[in-house]
Amino acid sequence: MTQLALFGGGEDGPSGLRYTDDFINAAIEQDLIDRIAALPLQRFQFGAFEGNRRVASFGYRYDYALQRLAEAEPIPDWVTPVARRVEAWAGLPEASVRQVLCTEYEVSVGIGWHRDKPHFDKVFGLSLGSPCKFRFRRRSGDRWERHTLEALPRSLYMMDGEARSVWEHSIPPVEARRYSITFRTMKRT
Ligand SMILES: O=C(O)CCC(=O)C(=O)O
Repeated sequence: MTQLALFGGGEDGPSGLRYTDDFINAAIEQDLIDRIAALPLQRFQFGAFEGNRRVASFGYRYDYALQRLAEAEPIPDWVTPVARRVEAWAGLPEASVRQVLCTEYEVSVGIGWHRDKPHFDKVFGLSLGSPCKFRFRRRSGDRWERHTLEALPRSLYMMDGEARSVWEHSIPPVEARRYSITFRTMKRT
């Protein structure tokens, strides 16, 4: 099992990025894929624009038109055991994960450069079905400093610290259908 914790930043990649292979086994992975594929997934809406990835939000969703969080359907029972496992892996209290996003990336679909909304604190991503290049960049004077994480199916990454708040991330178009489950904790207000 590959475990990676990048605390130093710089050449080694973003500080606050943590990654592990084989977070779940193949049987659980297939069950999660089947569950996500059966959801009423909708193309990602941001204001007047639509992304090609298809998503379902639980707990909260970000309303781009109103620029605020809105309540969403409760986190489904089939996700809860995985959320508990994520919390245990990160050393967080139970029920810290309050937002879950299920995403489907068809072949040739990716996600552009962004940082997650500031309402959320730690962000975790479980990769399902196929690998992706999970890219990071941050400004360094007049150039971009870059880092790429090869996120394998069944792996989990965590973005905290600078990986979360300073670096942007993106995924180039995937070569095979990929699903992901994003788990987010909330910023304390
Ligand atoms: O699919 C993933 O692992 C990343 C998803 C993501 O960055 C997002 O929805 O903001």
